[in-house]
Amino acid sequence: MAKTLNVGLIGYGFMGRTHSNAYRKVNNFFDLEYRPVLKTVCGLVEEEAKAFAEKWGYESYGTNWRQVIEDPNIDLVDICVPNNLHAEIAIAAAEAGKAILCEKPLALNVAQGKQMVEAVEKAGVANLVSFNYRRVPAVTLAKILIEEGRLGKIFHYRANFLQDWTISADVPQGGMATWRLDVKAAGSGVTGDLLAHCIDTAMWQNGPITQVNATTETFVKQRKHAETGKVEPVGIDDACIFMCRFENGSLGNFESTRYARGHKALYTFEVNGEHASIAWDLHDLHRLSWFDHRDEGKLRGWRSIHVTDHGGEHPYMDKWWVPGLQIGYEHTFVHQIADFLEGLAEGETVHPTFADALETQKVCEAVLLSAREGRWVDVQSVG
Ligand code: SOE
Repeated sequence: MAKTLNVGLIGYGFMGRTHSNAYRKVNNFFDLEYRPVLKTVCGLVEEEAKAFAEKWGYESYGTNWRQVIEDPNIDLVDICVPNNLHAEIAIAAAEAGKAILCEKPLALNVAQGKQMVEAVEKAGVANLVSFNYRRVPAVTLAKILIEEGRLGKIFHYRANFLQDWTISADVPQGGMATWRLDVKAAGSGVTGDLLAHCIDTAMWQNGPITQVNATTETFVKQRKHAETGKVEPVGIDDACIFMCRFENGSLGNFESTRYARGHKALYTFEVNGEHASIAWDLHDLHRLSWFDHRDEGKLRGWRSIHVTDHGGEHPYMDKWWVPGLQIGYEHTFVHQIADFLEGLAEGETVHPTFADALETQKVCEAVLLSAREGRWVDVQSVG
């Protein structure tokens, strides 16, 4: 009989749906000691919280997140609200002894992130940040190949995250649907929202980033605020490009924008090593491209690995269908919950923890500082 783990979800937007879906599916595919129980969902509008609870099978709903934290029946607090609320909720949850899953980025800034890390470490509670792309099987495989030393010395790490949904000046800022454009709610634009994913994956695969040099642009300078109706200055970065140095001596090149017409969520990375290179593309997420210079000359070329095999060769895939049949975006969240529940059962730390996400937050802050001041910034000097 599985042990129950009572979940209190705070925030019922897009991420609330991805997490709820994962809780519902995880035990169907993974053999785990814990079974999540969808106890309560909490959000801004009572009617919407009620409808969400009915649709996803939560036992209750509410509008006051403090009640979720104070409820002794809740074991795991899942934070899926805008970034400006992460710190307050996570610190209260830690003090109440709850395990915490928090959406990315960790916080608005490094100062807040540090307080969150201190709180979870002081309370000794399990904590995980939802950088879900780490758990795409092809991305995990890339990490394994790098770690095994198959690429040799790494020279370059290149990543992009391109979207095009804010090109129109009529898109508002603020409010439930467009809080990502409001600097007060989001902290930053593409740097915290999109590049944070790329940075998390890059540092996981290729080690710490030590120095950055960035430039940002805000193409639409003012937008109507969805809540006040007033036209207000835009405080977020619409686009960000940065170069960096990794501790292992390799160079990095990162770009993100919401103004790349034609691209909805094109996250790509490429790693070039002395012997081999790998490349990955979110739009073809089950494939990993591999080039090995050591291959016989006649046959040398990029190969496309369909990351769907069983027998432990391809991460996570044993848990799903049969070899050759692929999975997608939603499954990254199932993997995240499966790993977290397994860690809870074994008493083991699952990554990225708040402390790991703080390192990503430092890179984001260094990037924004570099863009403002037009100079190289040492990542560990920020905050
Ligand atoms: C923004 O559009 C967004 O939803 C991000 O907030 C997510 O983290 C990213 O995975 C997809 O794009």
